[in-house]
Amino acid sequence: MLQDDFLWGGAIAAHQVEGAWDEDGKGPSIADVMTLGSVDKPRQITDGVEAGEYYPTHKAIDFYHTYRDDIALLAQMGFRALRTSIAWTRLFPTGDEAEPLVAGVAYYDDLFACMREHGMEPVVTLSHFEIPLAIARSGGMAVRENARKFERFAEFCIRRWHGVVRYWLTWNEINNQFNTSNDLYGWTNSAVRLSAEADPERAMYQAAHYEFVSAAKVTAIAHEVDPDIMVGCCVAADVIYPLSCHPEDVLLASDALHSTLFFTDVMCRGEYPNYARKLFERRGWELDITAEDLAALRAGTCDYIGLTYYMSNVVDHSHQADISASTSQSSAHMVDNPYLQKSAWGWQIDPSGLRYALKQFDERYGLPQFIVENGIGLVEKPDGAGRIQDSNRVDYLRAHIEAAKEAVETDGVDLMGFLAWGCIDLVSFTTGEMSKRYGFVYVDVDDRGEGSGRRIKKESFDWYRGVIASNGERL
Ligand code: P53
Repeated sequence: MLQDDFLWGGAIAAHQVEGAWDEDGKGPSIADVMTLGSVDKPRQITDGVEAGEYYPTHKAIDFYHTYRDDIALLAQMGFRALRTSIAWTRLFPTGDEAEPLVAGVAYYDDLFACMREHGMEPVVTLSHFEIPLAIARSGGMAVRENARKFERFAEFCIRRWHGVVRYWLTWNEINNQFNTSNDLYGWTNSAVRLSAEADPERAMYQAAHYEFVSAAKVTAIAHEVDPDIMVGCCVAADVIYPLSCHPEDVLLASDALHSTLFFTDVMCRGEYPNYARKLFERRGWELDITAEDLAALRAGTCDYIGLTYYMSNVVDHSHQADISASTSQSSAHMVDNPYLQKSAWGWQIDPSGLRYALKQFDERYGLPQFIVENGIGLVEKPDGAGRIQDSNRVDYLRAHIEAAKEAVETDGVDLMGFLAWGCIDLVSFTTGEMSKRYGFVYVDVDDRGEGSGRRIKKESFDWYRGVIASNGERL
């Protein structure tokens, strides 16, 4: 049985839904200069907003104007929580103004009030791939002063929405940037083009360090404001298996898991693990990590682990591939799992992997956990009768919720809630497509932003309502 106050709901992110990218004084963010891609065509990052390029976030699903209706619709499923992010540049257009924009503050005031009117707990990410472009231009999070700007922004948010927002997440999927093989992840996590760095890996660790420190400081500030506020870290918990029992595969998988565990180790324990210290030594890196930073890390460990989960991966020590165009693989040793099916975007479907991830975190840290994203991207369009029959989505979510329940009931995992990613169709992060759909609600907008914008409930809508009403018993 799941706890009575289990936080059922969905998750979205500002840049993937709001649109209105330059309205009411909003400044450009790093997401606003990412073009449309596809499964085999990576999104490009342009130097600024260039004429003739198409940028999917500029319109997205126009949530900035439709949020009241959209939230009322999602409320019909009985959502107890809705996760979204605050677009930093809607408040502070270059990330460093002394005062926030009145219109931006009013928008989030009303957005959170609207959630509360519908009985939803807002779960708010402070940075979901939305760093101000101006900050990218001054070195992104590889520059200490820029991380300080994030702290000031975050402190403003936590104070402003005190009493309204109890659950916060600092950096969305902070561990994606561990994949330094292409520019997408360093850009979206840290506003740094890693390929332009002399040593991309070093730059990644330095940026991650400043982010760790800023997250810890923000967590400590939140607790000063109100000890009841809960601030989580957020990691993509894509688990990694060895292809075989060959000892080299097993060791490789154990090392490859550092792509997640390095980040949770620092944020949950408040100190650098031995393997990281050794790595820095071996590479001869003198990272800017001060004694004061280390004290801040210890004083601001996260209250819970916010994990996103989509897939598992497999590594084979004898395999070496070019992954620079892959949106699903983060290591050159990754190969297909012969036992699993993949989504149309190559993401391997593995409900047991979710239980594995939850167990692993619980055994390692013993902290509460919150599944803040899970779901499957599908190609969909209404049938002749105008219905969207998404039984594949129901199958995917059912199996993952079952695995999560097993982790609670058998393994004793302390699970706070389950949020379905993209509960209303939105712009895909990795490809920028609208046609990679995740929602219980269909949005009539195509990859080029054309369409009526009409919202249609899919078949999964009623199913999920039943799941929530029965607290996960009726699957
Ligand atoms: P899309 C993998 C790689 C990159 C981002 O992704 C990811 C993941 C999943 O672990 O993260 C999240 O839209 C992200 C969301 C994103 C969602 O996965 O490419 O937090 O912003 O939309 C799904 O299918």
